[in-house]
Amino acid sequence: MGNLTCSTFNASIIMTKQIKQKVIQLREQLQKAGYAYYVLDSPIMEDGVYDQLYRQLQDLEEEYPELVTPDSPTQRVGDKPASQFSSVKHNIPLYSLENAFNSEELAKWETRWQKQLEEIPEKFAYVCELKIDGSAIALTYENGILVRGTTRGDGISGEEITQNIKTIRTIPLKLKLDNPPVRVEVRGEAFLPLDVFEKINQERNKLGEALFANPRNAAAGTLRQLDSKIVAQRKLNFFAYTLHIVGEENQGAKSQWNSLELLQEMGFLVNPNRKLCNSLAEVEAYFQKWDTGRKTLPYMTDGVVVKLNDYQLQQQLDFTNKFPRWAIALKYPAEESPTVVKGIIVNVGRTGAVTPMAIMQPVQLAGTTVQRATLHNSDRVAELDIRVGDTVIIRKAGEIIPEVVRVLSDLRPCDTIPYQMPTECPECSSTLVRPDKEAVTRCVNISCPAILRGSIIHWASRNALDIRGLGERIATLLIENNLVNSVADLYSLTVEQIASLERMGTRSAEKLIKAIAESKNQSFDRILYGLGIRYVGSTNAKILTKSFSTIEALTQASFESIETVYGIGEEIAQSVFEWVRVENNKALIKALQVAGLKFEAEKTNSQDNSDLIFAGKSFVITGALPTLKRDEAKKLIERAGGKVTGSISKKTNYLLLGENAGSKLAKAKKLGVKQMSESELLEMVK
Ligand code: 1X8
Repeated sequence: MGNLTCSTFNASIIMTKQIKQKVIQLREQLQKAGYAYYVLDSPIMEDGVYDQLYRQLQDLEEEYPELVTPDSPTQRVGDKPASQFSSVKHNIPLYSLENAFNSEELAKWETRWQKQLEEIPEKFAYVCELKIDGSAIALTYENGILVRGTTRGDGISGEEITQNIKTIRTIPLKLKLDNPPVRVEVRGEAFLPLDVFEKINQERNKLGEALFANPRNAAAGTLRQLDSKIVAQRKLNFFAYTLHIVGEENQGAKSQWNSLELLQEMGFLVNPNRKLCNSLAEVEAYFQKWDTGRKTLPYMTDGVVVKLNDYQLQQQLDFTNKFPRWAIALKYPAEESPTVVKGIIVNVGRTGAVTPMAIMQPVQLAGTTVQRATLHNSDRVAELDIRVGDTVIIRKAGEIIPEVVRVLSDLRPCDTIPYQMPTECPECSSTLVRPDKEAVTRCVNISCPAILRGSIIHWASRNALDIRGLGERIATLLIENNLVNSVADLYSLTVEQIASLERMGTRSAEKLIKAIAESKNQSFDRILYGLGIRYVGSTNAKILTKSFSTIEALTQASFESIETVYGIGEEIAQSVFEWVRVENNKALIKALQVAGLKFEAEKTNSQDNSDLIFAGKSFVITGALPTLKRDEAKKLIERAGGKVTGSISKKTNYLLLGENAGSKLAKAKKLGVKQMSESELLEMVK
């Protein structure tokens, strides 16, 4: 661009204007070409030409950084990985859908929504759409420009992943609208095409990393990658299905069908396989048709979403505290497939539980290649009488590992022999035990390498300490080479030690050491989850660390005080209470603390809460509420930052009032406590 340098001030302004125009023109050309290629699937430009124009734009933007705009095609990949994602509250909650598994349940839903109305409408229509097995995301556009993308999270708040979302080529960075509204919210499903999913898993397998169980997990995991360059390589895609034009009563559209058309006009990819139906019979015909049709689609679907088309009806029906009343997901049954058993092995998990598994001839199931299926336990093995050589039916339901449903005994070859569960641990040879009343067989040798390996893999897993590169292969090598005896030992490993392992170089060793060091900054709830205490999953770990902000507080807590934490039951409390009292576990905590891990919750909770509408407010509930159960109302209030207590005092801020209220109402009146109805509550927490 040297020839654009000008000697006079005026000339330079003119020149800048020309450059600006060139930049705008390049952007428009690239945007159109990208739209034609990715959304319409009908390219209008040679790849080489696209690349050339892209580079021209990149060069100009580099030279004139003031001309960069957030909707420029060059802004799809960020240059720096994020250090973490921040949590944001959704402007409109992202509800999940109620499920129906058969025609009866679907018909019941129709009766239910009709009963809810004072008058059944004479005419109404349903929109049927395919239910995509991906990860729901919410997009916010301000004045037509994509400003934010968030994960669904718990439906109330999610994680801000704008940079990752921008890598999805079918998501417009700028809406194709002449006069874009001030704010538009678009929801839809981010998903991984099946071929991309298979490729990712093949690569992970090569690297010895844990495989993704299904495309949904892979999509969700990809969206939460901190490095948007990796996200860009993963080739996520997106179908838009919900449109809210904020500030307009009818959301700028009259119906769901209309919204889908508008979304398409705005530049989104909308699933073409939608249908407007006038009766449940038509809905069922659509469902049947796609039961076979979906098997040839390049992405995974798990049902049909049925929505009442008319927005006025939707508004009248509104939401329960969990679902919209005007929509339902009609699910396809879990997929089953026959295959042949090649071998039966037992797997020793991190708790010492021994799980028999069938190794099978690889088979396609629900879009993924499956070659292992769980046989659960020895009782199940005996019940099935499964043998090597048998033809079996395997099933995959949701996230669960595939399981063997039944043996096709007619197809059994004549030379098979019954399978015997081993009596010794395949990893450490100690005698396996099976307590009388339990179904599970266990290895109870606390130094069994399989248990240690399982604990390390769990510790390093995504929702725990998230140590990338530390999977089954490396964990096995570390143990075989006597480099670790507990997860705490990971923190004293050196680059040399790791580099000396099979198939590891200095570069990958350095990377792993860095990942291990970075994991020291992970939050207390992740650490607590990583410890692998029975019943303490991610959610329970979060709940516990909210009430007990340090490990000392948790260690000193009485059984009763753990049990009374909202969301924690007796079994969980018992398990935690016992775990922190075991000497070995105390030593492990100590060693991890010495290594630099912080068993302490960051004090952001109260700050987070202060944004919430009922922060610091206390409620009493009385009488029968028209639609909500008490604990549902309580949950809503607590989610909005409020507290629910049993009796009215001067400190009570609101009385949530149902029908047939008694003495509490009188007392509230006397103390001047404000009253609130259920519908007011629902409106406020919306
Ligand atoms: C979830 C999904 C919806 C649709 C498709 N796939 C999904 N996974 C759709 O409406 N076309 S709606 C939805 C939800 O509301 N939770």
